[in-house]
Amino acid sequence: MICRRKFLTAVVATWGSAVAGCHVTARSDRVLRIFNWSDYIAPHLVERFAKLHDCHIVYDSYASDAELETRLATGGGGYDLVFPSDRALVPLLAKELLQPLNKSLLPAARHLDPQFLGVPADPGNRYSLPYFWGTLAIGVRVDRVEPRPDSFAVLFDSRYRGRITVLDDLEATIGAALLHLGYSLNSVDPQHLAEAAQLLRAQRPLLQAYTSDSYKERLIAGEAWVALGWSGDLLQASQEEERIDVVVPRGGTMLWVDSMAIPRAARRPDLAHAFIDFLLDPQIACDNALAVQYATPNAAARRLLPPEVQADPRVYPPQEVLSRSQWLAYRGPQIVRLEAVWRQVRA
Ligand code: SPD
Repeated sequence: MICRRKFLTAVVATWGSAVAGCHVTARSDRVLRIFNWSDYIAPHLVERFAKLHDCHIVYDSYASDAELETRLATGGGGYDLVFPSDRALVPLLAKELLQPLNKSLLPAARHLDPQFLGVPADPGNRYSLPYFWGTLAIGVRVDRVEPRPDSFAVLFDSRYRGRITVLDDLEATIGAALLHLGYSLNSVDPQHLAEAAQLLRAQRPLLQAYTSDSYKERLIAGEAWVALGWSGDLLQASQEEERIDVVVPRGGTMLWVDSMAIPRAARRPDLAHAFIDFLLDPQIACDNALAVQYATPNAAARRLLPPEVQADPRVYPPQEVLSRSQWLAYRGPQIVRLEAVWRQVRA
C-alpha cells in the first residue's frame, strides 16, 4: 500500500518547480496548453503524459473561477484544456467558450460515478466531465485554537484577531457568512445579504488577509491559525504540518465539482482529449487524488484508494453533513447583489 504521507511529501516537495508554469520539452509542433487551478494535479502525471504522447506541455494555474472566465473571455493563453467549476460552466457555456467533447475519444469516462454526471449547467455532459469535487472548509492550527471548532463561527471569533484568513472570493466568503447566519448558501434575499455584509464588515479587523493563494503557507508557517479554504488544499497543508487540522462544518457547507473542458478556440483538441482520458484512468485518477487530497468522482479510482482515505470524513463527508450542505449555484444577473456586498466589505 502507498504510504500516503511519504508519497505526498515527495509530491509537495517538487510541486512549485514541476508544475507551476511547467514546460516539458518535446516535438515543437505538439504543444498542449493547460490552465488549471493551482496545486490541483500530481506533477509526475504531467511529465508522464508528455513523455507518453511526445508533446510539450505549457501549464499555467489560477486561483478563482473569475480568473478563468476572464482569461477565456479575452482569448488569453490559447488554452487547450481548462478546469471550470460547476458554477463557472454556466457563463462559459453561455458565451460559447467551450467545445463539445468527442466521447469516442474518452472511453475511460465509463469509470465516472453517475451521481457526479449531469451538473445543471451541462446536463448531458456534452462539454465537461468531472475532475474532483470538494467542500468549503476551515483549516485550523490545533496548537492555537481550542477546542476544535465544528462550524463557521470560528471565522468570527475575536480571540483569533489577526490570525484569520478568508478566501478572496465573494461567493465563498459571503456564502460562509450566509451559512453562519442560518441562511441558504445561495441566498440573494436583500435582507440576508445586508446581514451578511454587516457580519463581514465586523469581521474585517479580525482578519490577517483575504487570500485564495497563500492560506496554506500561512497556516504551515503558523502565521494564520484559522483559514477558510478549499478542502483538498487545506488537507495538503495538514500533510505538511501535523498541527493543522481540517474542519468541514457539521451544520453543512458549500459543495462544488470542478470539471475538465476544452475551450472552443483550442488548437490541440486531440491532445486535450487524450489528456482527459489519461486523467480518467482509475489508477492515474487514484494517484492524482492521493496527491491533491480532493474527492474523486471516479468510482473505480475511489475503490483503489487506501481504506483510511476512503473513510476520511474531511475528504468524503458523511451523509448527514452532505445532506445539510448545498451545491454552489450560479446567481446570474443577481450576482450584482453579492458584488455590492463585496465592495462594501472590501472598501
Ligand atoms: N487548488 C484547487 C482548488 C479547487 C477549488 N475549486 C472550487 C470551486 C468553487 N467554485
